[in-house]
Amino acid sequence: VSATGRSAADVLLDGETIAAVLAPGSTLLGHDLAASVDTVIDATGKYVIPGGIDAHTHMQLPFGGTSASDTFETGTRAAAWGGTTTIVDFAVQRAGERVQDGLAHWHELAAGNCAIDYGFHQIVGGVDAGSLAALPGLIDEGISSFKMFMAYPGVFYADDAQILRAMQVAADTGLLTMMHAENGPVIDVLAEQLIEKGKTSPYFHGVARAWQMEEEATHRAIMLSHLTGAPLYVVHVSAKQAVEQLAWARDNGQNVFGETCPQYLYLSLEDQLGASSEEWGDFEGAKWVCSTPLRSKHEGHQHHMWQALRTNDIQMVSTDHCPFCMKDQKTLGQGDFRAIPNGIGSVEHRMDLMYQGVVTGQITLERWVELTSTTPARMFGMYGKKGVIAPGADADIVVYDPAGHTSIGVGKTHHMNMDHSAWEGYEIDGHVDTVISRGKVVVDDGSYIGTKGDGRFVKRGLSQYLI
Ligand code: DUC
Ligand code: ZN
Ligand code: ZN
Repeated sequence: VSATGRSAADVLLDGETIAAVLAPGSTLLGHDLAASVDTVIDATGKYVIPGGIDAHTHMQLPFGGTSASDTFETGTRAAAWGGTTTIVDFAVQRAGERVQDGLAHWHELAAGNCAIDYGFHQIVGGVDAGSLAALPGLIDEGISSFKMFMAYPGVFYADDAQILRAMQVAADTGLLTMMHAENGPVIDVLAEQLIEKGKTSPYFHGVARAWQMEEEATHRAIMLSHLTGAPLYVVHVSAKQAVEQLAWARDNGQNVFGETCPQYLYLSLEDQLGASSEEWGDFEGAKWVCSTPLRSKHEGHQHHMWQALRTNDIQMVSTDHCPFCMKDQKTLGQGDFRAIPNGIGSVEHRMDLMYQGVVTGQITLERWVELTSTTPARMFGMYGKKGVIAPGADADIVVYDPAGHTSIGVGKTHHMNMDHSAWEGYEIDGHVDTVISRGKVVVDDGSYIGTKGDGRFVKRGLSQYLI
């Protein structure tokens, strides 16, 4: 299955690379194909797809006085289990720090530890003369995209003037600007006012992060993109009004793109409000505290988001994988939702959760491949090597069984380093059977058989998705 169609075929791998895609029954120099190769994987009746590419993960991200609980080792292994063969994580530069130092630190964290290939975007947490001057040099390092935050004042926040300057550099160099589009200063006031009224439980995280402030920030980013000519990629879009802004800008001919995540397709603010357990009481809802937040089902965001995947108003699906345990991590925010570390862990389940959208008729099989692999490769400058099954491409391949079944939850298919699952109880009518990463089988029928350090750094080129 590719982004454009499906056919019965044999795929011939040679070492780390795809050598040929052949019609069934083809011979190799006159010999029967199966007799000419070392290993045969019989995928009869199953889908053979390019390995998943999760272009938005945060392994080991320091956040709110703690760090995301998956290391590059545990997180990439979980990704492999779920049929993802490449991640693009975020190297972090903080205000006052050199971009080069932030990037070097992330290389140290990842090198030799990953189960699958990995690349980096650069977070610019402090836009100043030094970081602006460093941006063009990222391209030679294989980093062709950087992220800024319109949220989190005092942490990663960039104001409009800073965003303008960084976008001017992006327009000059071809770097792709990624934006966390939420109006942080307004959200922080709303959050403070809720706390003052005693509204401290996790649900109010989503109340404070109002959709109006996602729509507004998305619009502001779009206009700065228009003004500077810098293409724009808005991360983790959750509000239908933000989707409408992107659609409007695209109809005006702008190079603006949007990503959503499984949580914004399946989960809602009401799920969070209703969440309660013996162990955690209504603090149970902390499991789903992420930013942008889950949105209200009554307002129809989830329905609109699936539609946007079909109309291409949203171009791809990543996870924003940013896992935190309840114990000692999420609990930092007991009594004050502002102190709950933001993030959900999904890197293991994205391919399955999106496949369920095929089963339920939300998207086609081809669109599944496009949203989870081919477009991420094109958007972030990896296409040809990644995101496609074709001669010369890396042999990153998943054999997916539509007759199989996957039950998600702790003690079932849960390999992320978390003490809970945001996806507990989700049932998938399909199964990741075999995962091949650059020619090596790393997952075989549910067993991980790869080795730490199999994954290599992917030097990315400029986006191949832009006109
Ligand atoms: N959102 C999250 O949920 N976690 C990390 C950072 C972000 O923007
Ligand atoms: Zn973000
Ligand atoms: Zn993120």
